[in-house]
Amino acid sequence: MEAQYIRRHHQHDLKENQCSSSLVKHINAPVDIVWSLVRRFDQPQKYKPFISRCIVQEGDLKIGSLRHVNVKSGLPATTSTERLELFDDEEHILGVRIIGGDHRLKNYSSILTVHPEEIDGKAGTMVIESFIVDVPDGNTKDETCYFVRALINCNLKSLSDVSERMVMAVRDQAGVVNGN
Ligand code: A8S
Repeated sequence: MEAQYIRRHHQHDLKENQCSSSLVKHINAPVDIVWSLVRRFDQPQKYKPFISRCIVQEGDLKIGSLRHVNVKSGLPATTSTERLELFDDEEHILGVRIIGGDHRLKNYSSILTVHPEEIDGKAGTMVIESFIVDVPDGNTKDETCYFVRALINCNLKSLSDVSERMVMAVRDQAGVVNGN
């Protein structure tokens, strides 16, 4: 399934000075909960641990919407300007392109897809995120890939933690914890 989804949704047109990779994360939460976080292009800080602030000018989310993101200190970056490229609420696809900002990731583009799957007999989710980016002057492809993969890994780990916490909150409210 994973390979099929990647073939279908995660194709990037790789040029000589670019690197590209994909990451997969399995989350113990239903697809609706995970997608409810991912789809908020205007609120990436809800799960992305390195983002301190995000501003979107226009109200509704549509292809072409821009967000201005501030990054927490300690990273080789302060701001990023990002454009919504793909948004499919039915198929659960989000595509984002970085078009500016104070950082080293030029021509960065990412696709994130969210798929239902069964984990230990329960409703779970498989998240696939892929990216393509220019290799900056003075860096190798491997270094660039390693850096970006580390950041995405943190984002996906946090997406998993926040989603699983949301599931527990819903369960507690429903009284499932007490066996009701
Ligand atoms: C994302 C993915 C990435 C974000 C990177 C890779 C970034 O926000 C951070 C550090 C940088 O050096 C570049 O989906 C940039 O958020 C945390 C500012 C773009």
